[in-house]
Amino acid sequence: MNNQYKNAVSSKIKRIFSSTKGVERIIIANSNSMDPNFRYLTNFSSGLFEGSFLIASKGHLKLLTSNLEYDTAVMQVHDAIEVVKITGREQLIKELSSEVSGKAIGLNYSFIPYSIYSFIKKAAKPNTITDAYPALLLARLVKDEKEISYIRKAAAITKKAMASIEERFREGITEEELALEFDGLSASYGSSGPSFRTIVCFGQNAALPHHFPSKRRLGDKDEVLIDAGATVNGYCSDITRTFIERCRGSPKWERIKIMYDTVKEAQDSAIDKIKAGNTLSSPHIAAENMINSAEGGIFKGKFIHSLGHSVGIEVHDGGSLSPNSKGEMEENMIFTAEPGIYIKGFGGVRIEDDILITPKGGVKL
Ligand SMILES: [Mn+2]
Repeated sequence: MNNQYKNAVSSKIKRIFSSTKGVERIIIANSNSMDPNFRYLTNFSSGLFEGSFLIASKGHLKLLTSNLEYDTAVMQVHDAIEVVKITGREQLIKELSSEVSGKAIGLNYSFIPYSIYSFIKKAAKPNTITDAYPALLLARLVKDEKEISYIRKAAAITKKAMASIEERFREGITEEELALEFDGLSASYGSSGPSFRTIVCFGQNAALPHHFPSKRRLGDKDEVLIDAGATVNGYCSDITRTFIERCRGSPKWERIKIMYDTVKEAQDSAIDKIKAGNTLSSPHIAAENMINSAEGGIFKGKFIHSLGHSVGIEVHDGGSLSPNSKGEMEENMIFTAEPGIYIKGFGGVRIEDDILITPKGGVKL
Protein backbone atom coordinates (compact mmCIF):
# COMPACT_ATOMS: atom_id res chain seq x y z
CA MET A 1 0.00 0.00 0.00
CA ASN A 2 1.04 3.59 -0.06
CA ASN A 3 3.20 5.86 1.97
CA GLN A 4 0.48 8.11 3.36
CA TYR A 5 -0.25 5.53 6.08
CA LYS A 6 3.39 5.24 6.95
CA ASN A 7 3.68 9.01 7.37
CA ALA A 8 0.47 9.24 9.40
CA VAL A 9 1.47 6.33 11.64
CA SER A 10 5.00 7.60 12.22
CA SER A 11 3.78 11.07 13.16
CA LYS A 12 1.28 9.53 15.58
CA ILE A 13 4.04 7.39 17.11
CA LYS A 14 6.31 10.41 17.31
CA ARG A 15 3.61 12.37 19.17
CA ILE A 16 3.07 9.50 21.61
CA PHE A 17 6.76 8.96 22.40
CA SER A 18 7.37 12.71 22.73
CA SER A 19 5.75 12.66 26.17
CA THR A 20 7.10 9.34 27.50
CA LYS A 21 10.43 9.54 29.22
CA GLY A 22 12.82 6.70 28.38
CA VAL A 23 10.05 4.34 27.25
CA GLU A 24 11.30 2.02 24.49
CA ARG A 25 8.15 0.07 23.62
CA ILE A 26 4.45 0.69 24.08
CA ILE A 27 2.24 -2.36 23.96
CA ILE A 28 -1.43 -2.00 23.10
CA ALA A 29 -2.95 -5.26 24.32
CA ASN A 30 -6.52 -6.06 23.30
CA SER A 31 -8.54 -8.20 25.65
CA ASN A 32 -12.00 -9.48 24.66
CA SER A 33 -12.61 -6.00 23.30
CA MET A 34 -10.40 -3.66 21.33
CA ASP A 35 -8.37 -0.87 22.89
CA PRO A 36 -9.40 2.23 20.87
CA ASN A 37 -5.69 3.03 20.58
CA PHE A 38 -5.36 -0.11 18.46
CA ARG A 39 -7.65 1.45 15.84
CA TYR A 40 -5.96 4.82 16.30
CA LEU A 41 -2.56 3.38 15.36
CA THR A 42 -3.47 0.73 12.78
CA ASN A 43 -6.33 2.51 10.99
CA PHE A 44 -7.93 -0.94 10.58
CA SER A 45 -11.66 -0.72 9.95
CA SER A 46 -12.39 -4.45 10.10
CA GLY A 47 -11.62 -7.25 12.55
CA LEU A 48 -11.97 -7.78 16.29
CA PHE A 49 -8.32 -8.61 17.08
CA GLU A 50 -9.17 -10.12 20.43
CA GLY A 51 -6.07 -11.06 22.36
CA SER A 52 -3.77 -9.37 19.83
CA PHE A 53 -0.72 -7.31 20.80
CA LEU A 54 0.40 -4.20 18.96
CA ILE A 55 3.96 -3.23 19.81
CA ALA A 56 5.02 0.32 19.05
CA SER A 57 8.64 1.37 18.99
CA LYS A 58 9.85 4.75 17.81
CA GLY A 59 9.92 3.88 14.12
CA HIS A 60 7.81 0.77 13.87
CA LEU A 61 4.59 -1.09 14.61
CA LYS A 62 4.51 -4.84 15.05
CA LEU A 63 1.25 -6.74 15.33
CA LEU A 64 1.11 -10.15 16.97
CA THR A 65 -2.17 -11.76 16.01
CA SER A 66 -3.84 -15.15 15.80
CA ASN A 67 -4.58 -17.39 12.87
CA LEU A 68 -8.18 -16.25 13.14
CA GLU A 69 -7.41 -12.57 12.45
CA TYR A 70 -4.21 -12.89 10.40
CA ASP A 71 -5.85 -12.63 6.96
CA THR A 72 -8.05 -9.71 8.06
CA ALA A 73 -4.90 -7.93 9.20
CA VAL A 74 -2.95 -8.66 6.04
CA MET A 75 -5.84 -7.44 3.86
CA GLN A 76 -5.70 -4.04 5.52
CA VAL A 77 -2.06 -3.83 6.31
CA HIS A 78 0.13 -1.02 5.06
CA ASP A 79 3.88 -0.62 5.00
CA ALA A 80 3.97 0.91 8.48
CA ILE A 81 2.98 -2.38 10.14
CA GLU A 82 4.65 -5.76 10.38
CA VAL A 83 2.23 -8.62 11.05
CA VAL A 84 3.29 -11.81 12.81
CA LYS A 85 1.01 -14.83 12.93
CA ILE A 86 0.95 -16.40 16.39
CA THR A 87 0.08 -20.08 16.52
CA GLY A 88 0.78 -20.93 20.16
CA ARG A 89 1.57 -19.62 23.59
CA GLU A 90 5.25 -20.44 23.39
CA GLN A 91 5.70 -18.48 20.17
CA LEU A 92 3.77 -15.55 21.67
CA ILE A 93 6.09 -15.47 24.67
CA LYS A 94 9.13 -15.67 22.41
CA GLU A 95 7.95 -12.81 20.21
CA LEU A 96 6.97 -10.64 23.16
CA SER A 97 10.23 -11.30 24.98
CA SER A 98 12.37 -10.47 21.97
CA GLU A 99 10.72 -7.04 21.82
CA VAL A 100 10.33 -6.34 25.51
CA SER A 101 12.77 -8.24 27.67
CA GLY A 102 14.96 -5.92 29.74
CA LYS A 103 13.36 -2.80 28.24
CA ALA A 104 11.34 0.09 29.64
CA ILE A 105 7.78 -0.41 28.40
CA GLY A 106 4.50 1.45 28.58
CA LEU A 107 1.05 -0.14 28.90
CA ASN A 108 -2.36 1.52 28.75
CA TYR A 109 -3.46 1.30 32.39
CA SER A 110 -6.87 2.70 31.48
CA PHE A 111 -7.65 -0.33 29.37
CA ILE A 112 -5.45 -3.36 30.00
CA PRO A 113 -6.94 -6.11 32.21
CA TYR A 114 -4.78 -7.07 35.19
CA SER A 115 -4.45 -10.64 33.86
CA ILE A 116 -2.75 -9.47 30.65
CA TYR A 117 -0.63 -6.94 32.57
CA SER A 118 0.77 -9.69 34.79
CA PHE A 119 1.21 -12.08 31.84
CA ILE A 120 3.41 -9.50 30.06
CA LYS A 121 5.31 -8.79 33.25
CA LYS A 122 6.02 -12.45 33.99
CA ALA A 123 6.40 -13.91 30.52
CA ALA A 124 8.22 -11.09 28.69
CA LYS A 125 10.24 -9.70 31.61
CA PRO A 126 10.44 -6.00 30.86
CA ASN A 127 12.79 -3.93 33.00
CA THR A 128 10.13 -1.35 33.95
CA ILE A 129 6.45 -0.84 33.21
CA THR A 130 4.80 2.59 33.27
CA ASP A 131 1.38 3.94 32.32
CA ALA A 132 1.23 4.96 28.65
CA TYR A 133 -2.32 6.35 28.92
CA PRO A 134 -1.34 10.01 29.49
CA ALA A 135 0.91 9.94 26.40
CA LEU A 136 -1.77 8.26 24.25
CA LEU A 137 -4.35 10.77 25.42
CA LEU A 138 -2.13 13.73 24.70
CA ALA A 139 -1.24 12.44 21.22
CA ARG A 140 -4.88 11.83 20.33
CA LEU A 141 -6.03 15.28 21.41
CA VAL A 142 -4.34 16.93 18.42
CA LYS A 143 -5.76 15.68 15.14
CA ASP A 144 -4.00 15.37 11.81
CA GLU A 145 -5.50 16.47 8.48
CA LYS A 146 -7.06 13.07 7.70
CA GLU A 147 -8.63 12.80 11.15
CA ILE A 148 -10.07 16.29 10.83
CA SER A 149 -11.54 15.49 7.41
CA TYR A 150 -13.24 12.34 8.78
CA ILE A 151 -14.73 14.18 11.75
CA ARG A 152 -15.82 17.03 9.47
CA LYS A 153 -17.61 14.50 7.27
CA ALA A 154 -19.20 12.74 10.25
CA ALA A 155 -20.46 16.10 11.56
CA ALA A 156 -21.89 17.01 8.14
CA ILE A 157 -23.81 13.70 8.04
CA THR A 158 -25.28 14.25 11.52
CA LYS A 159 -26.29 17.83 10.69
CA LYS A 160 -27.95 16.66 7.49
CA ALA A 161 -29.89 14.00 9.43
CA MET A 162 -30.88 16.65 12.02
CA ALA A 163 -32.20 18.84 9.19
CA SER A 164 -34.38 16.09 7.73
CA ILE A 165 -35.58 14.37 10.91
CA GLU A 166 -38.09 17.15 11.61
CA GLU A 167 -40.36 15.86 8.81
CA ARG A 168 -40.61 12.59 10.71
CA PHE A 169 -42.05 14.18 13.86
CA ARG A 170 -45.63 12.98 14.25
CA GLU A 171 -47.93 12.62 17.20
CA GLY A 172 -47.75 9.16 18.73
CA ILE A 173 -44.31 8.12 17.48
CA THR A 174 -42.15 6.77 20.33
CA GLU A 175 -38.68 7.98 21.26
CA GLU A 176 -37.32 4.55 20.31
CA GLU A 177 -38.95 4.65 16.88
CA LEU A 178 -37.67 8.15 16.18
CA ALA A 179 -34.15 7.14 17.25
CA LEU A 180 -34.26 4.26 14.73
CA GLU A 181 -35.45 6.62 12.00
CA PHE A 182 -32.63 8.99 12.85
CA ASP A 183 -30.04 6.21 12.63
CA GLY A 184 -31.49 5.16 9.26
CA LEU A 185 -31.21 8.68 7.86
CA SER A 186 -27.68 8.97 9.18
CA ALA A 187 -26.69 5.67 7.53
CA SER A 188 -28.28 6.74 4.24
CA TYR A 189 -26.12 9.88 4.30
CA GLY A 190 -22.92 7.85 4.71
CA SER A 191 -22.45 7.05 8.41
CA SER A 192 -20.87 3.65 9.12
CA GLY A 193 -22.90 3.53 12.33
CA PRO A 194 -23.96 5.67 15.30
CA SER A 195 -20.97 6.93 17.31
CA PHE A 196 -23.01 6.24 20.48
CA ARG A 197 -26.56 5.20 21.27
CA THR A 198 -28.80 7.93 19.83
CA ILE A 199 -30.53 9.98 22.50
CA VAL A 200 -34.10 11.07 21.79
CA CYS A 201 -36.10 12.92 24.47
CA PHE A 202 -39.68 14.16 24.28
CA GLY A 203 -40.97 16.89 26.59
CA GLN A 204 -40.01 16.46 30.25
CA ASN A 205 -37.50 13.73 29.36
CA ALA A 206 -35.29 16.44 27.86
CA ALA A 207 -34.43 17.44 31.45
CA LEU A 208 -32.30 14.25 31.68
CA PRO A 209 -29.01 14.77 29.78
CA HIS A 210 -28.34 11.05 29.19
CA HIS A 211 -31.90 9.78 28.82
CA PHE A 212 -32.20 6.61 26.71
CA PRO A 213 -35.03 6.47 24.17
CA SER A 214 -38.16 4.93 25.69
CA LYS A 215 -41.70 3.97 24.70
CA ARG A 216 -42.89 7.50 25.48
CA ARG A 217 -45.03 8.85 22.66
CA LEU A 218 -44.68 12.31 21.15
CA GLY A 219 -47.40 14.70 22.28
CA ASP A 220 -48.78 17.56 20.24
CA LYS A 221 -46.80 20.26 22.08
CA ASP A 222 -43.68 18.42 23.19
CA GLU A 223 -40.18 19.65 22.44
CA VAL A 224 -37.82 17.08 20.88
CA LEU A 225 -34.18 16.82 21.89
CA ILE A 226 -31.88 14.63 19.78
CA ASP A 227 -28.22 14.00 20.65
CA ALA A 228 -26.51 11.79 18.08
CA GLY A 229 -23.37 11.12 16.13
CA ALA A 230 -22.07 9.41 13.01
CA THR A 231 -18.83 7.57 12.26
CA VAL A 232 -16.63 7.97 9.17
CA ASN A 233 -13.53 5.76 8.93
CA GLY A 234 -13.90 5.14 12.65
CA TYR A 235 -14.01 8.84 13.59
CA CYS A 236 -16.97 10.30 15.45
CA SER A 237 -19.26 13.29 15.49
CA ASP A 238 -21.50 14.35 18.38
CA ILE A 239 -24.26 16.88 17.81
CA THR A 240 -27.39 17.91 19.72
CA ARG A 241 -30.40 19.85 18.52
CA THR A 242 -33.49 20.82 20.51
CA PHE A 243 -36.60 21.37 18.43
CA ILE A 244 -38.84 23.74 20.38
CA GLU A 245 -41.10 25.12 17.62
CA ARG A 246 -43.62 22.38 18.41
CA CYS A 247 -44.23 24.04 21.82
CA ARG A 248 -45.52 27.27 20.21
CA GLY A 249 -49.00 28.01 21.50
CA SER A 250 -48.63 25.85 24.62
CA PRO A 251 -48.24 27.19 28.20
CA LYS A 252 -44.64 25.99 27.98
CA TRP A 253 -43.70 28.14 25.02
CA GLU A 254 -42.50 31.38 26.59
CA ARG A 255 -40.26 29.74 29.15
CA ILE A 256 -38.73 27.22 26.78
CA LYS A 257 -38.09 29.94 24.21
CA ILE A 258 -36.11 31.91 26.81
CA MET A 259 -34.24 28.72 27.72
CA TYR A 260 -33.40 28.11 24.08
CA ASP A 261 -32.18 31.66 23.45
CA THR A 262 -30.07 31.56 26.62
CA VAL A 263 -28.43 28.25 25.68
CA LYS A 264 -27.73 29.58 22.19
CA GLU A 265 -26.09 32.71 23.64
CA ALA A 266 -24.12 30.55 26.07
CA GLN A 267 -22.83 28.41 23.21
CA ASP A 268 -21.88 31.51 21.19
CA SER A 269 -20.00 32.99 24.14
CA ALA A 270 -18.20 29.68 24.73
CA ILE A 271 -17.19 29.44 21.07
CA ASP A 272 -15.89 33.03 21.26
CA LYS A 273 -13.39 31.77 23.86
CA ILE A 274 -12.32 28.74 21.81
CA LYS A 275 -8.98 29.60 20.30
CA ALA A 276 -5.48 28.12 20.32
CA GLY A 277 -3.61 29.52 23.34
CA ASN A 278 -6.68 30.21 25.50
CA THR A 279 -7.12 28.16 28.66
CA LEU A 280 -9.16 24.96 28.42
CA SER A 281 -11.39 26.20 31.24
CA SER A 282 -12.35 29.56 29.69
CA PRO A 283 -15.13 28.38 27.31
CA HIS A 284 -16.99 26.55 30.08
CA ILE A 285 -16.74 29.52 32.43
CA ALA A 286 -18.09 31.88 29.75
CA ALA A 287 -21.09 29.63 29.05
CA GLU A 288 -21.84 29.02 32.73
CA ASN A 289 -21.68 32.72 33.57
CA MET A 290 -24.06 33.47 30.72
CA ILE A 291 -26.59 30.87 31.90
CA ASN A 292 -26.33 31.75 35.60
CA SER A 293 -26.80 35.48 35.05
CA ALA A 294 -29.53 35.34 32.37
CA GLU A 295 -33.02 36.67 33.18
CA GLY A 296 -32.13 37.72 36.71
CA GLY A 297 -30.71 34.29 37.57
CA ILE A 298 -33.78 32.09 36.91
CA PHE A 299 -31.55 29.37 35.40
CA LYS A 300 -28.80 29.58 38.00
CA GLY A 301 -27.34 26.11 38.65
CA LYS A 302 -29.33 24.48 35.84
CA PHE A 303 -26.29 23.85 33.62
CA ILE A 304 -25.21 20.62 35.27
CA HIS A 305 -22.37 19.19 33.19
CA SER A 306 -19.12 20.19 31.51
CA LEU A 307 -19.27 22.34 28.40
CA GLY A 308 -17.59 19.73 26.26
CA HIS A 309 -15.24 16.87 25.57
CA SER A 310 -12.78 16.02 22.84
CA VAL A 311 -14.07 13.90 19.94
CA GLY A 312 -11.99 11.61 17.76
CA ILE A 313 -11.65 7.87 17.36
CA GLU A 314 -13.89 7.71 20.43
CA VAL A 315 -16.83 10.01 20.94
CA HIS A 316 -15.44 10.89 24.37
CA ASP A 317 -11.83 11.05 23.30
CA GLY A 318 -10.30 11.80 26.71
CA GLY A 319 -10.00 15.57 26.98
CA SER A 320 -12.60 17.92 28.42
CA LEU A 321 -13.62 21.56 28.49
CA SER A 322 -14.63 21.94 32.11
CA PRO A 323 -14.02 24.58 34.78
CA ASN A 324 -11.33 22.26 36.20
CA SER A 325 -9.50 21.60 32.92
CA LYS A 326 -5.83 22.54 33.14
CA GLY A 327 -3.70 23.76 30.27
CA GLU A 328 -4.32 25.48 26.99
CA MET A 329 -6.16 24.75 23.79
CA GLU A 330 -3.97 23.81 20.85
CA GLU A 331 -4.44 24.05 17.12
CA ASN A 332 -6.30 21.04 15.63
CA MET A 333 -7.88 19.83 18.82
CA ILE A 334 -11.62 19.16 18.40
CA PHE A 335 -14.04 19.65 21.29
CA THR A 336 -17.80 19.68 21.62
CA ALA A 337 -19.45 22.84 22.90
CA GLU A 338 -22.72 21.70 24.45
CA PRO A 339 -24.28 23.95 27.06
CA GLY A 340 -27.73 23.05 28.34
CA ILE A 341 -30.43 24.05 30.78
CA TYR A 342 -32.35 21.28 32.53
CA ILE A 343 -35.49 21.80 34.60
CA LYS A 344 -36.90 18.70 36.26
CA GLY A 345 -40.55 18.08 35.48
CA PHE A 346 -40.57 20.75 32.79
CA GLY A 347 -38.02 19.96 30.08
CA GLY A 348 -34.62 20.84 28.78
CA VAL A 349 -32.62 22.47 26.02
CA ARG A 350 -29.12 21.51 24.84
CA ILE A 351 -27.29 22.69 21.74
CA GLU A 352 -24.09 20.88 20.76
CA ASP A 353 -21.61 21.32 17.94
CA ASP A 354 -18.12 19.99 17.25
CA ILE A 355 -15.54 22.78 17.23
CA LEU A 356 -12.14 22.70 15.55
CA ILE A 357 -9.56 24.85 17.33
CA THR A 358 -7.50 27.13 15.12
CA PRO A 359 -5.12 30.00 15.94
CA LYS A 360 -7.87 32.40 14.76
CA GLY A 361 -10.66 30.85 16.78
CA GLY A 362 -13.17 28.02 16.94
CA VAL A 363 -14.62 26.65 13.71
CA LYS A 364 -17.93 24.74 13.80
CA LEU A 365 -17.61 21.47 11.90
MN1 LIG B 1 -21.29 15.26 23.66
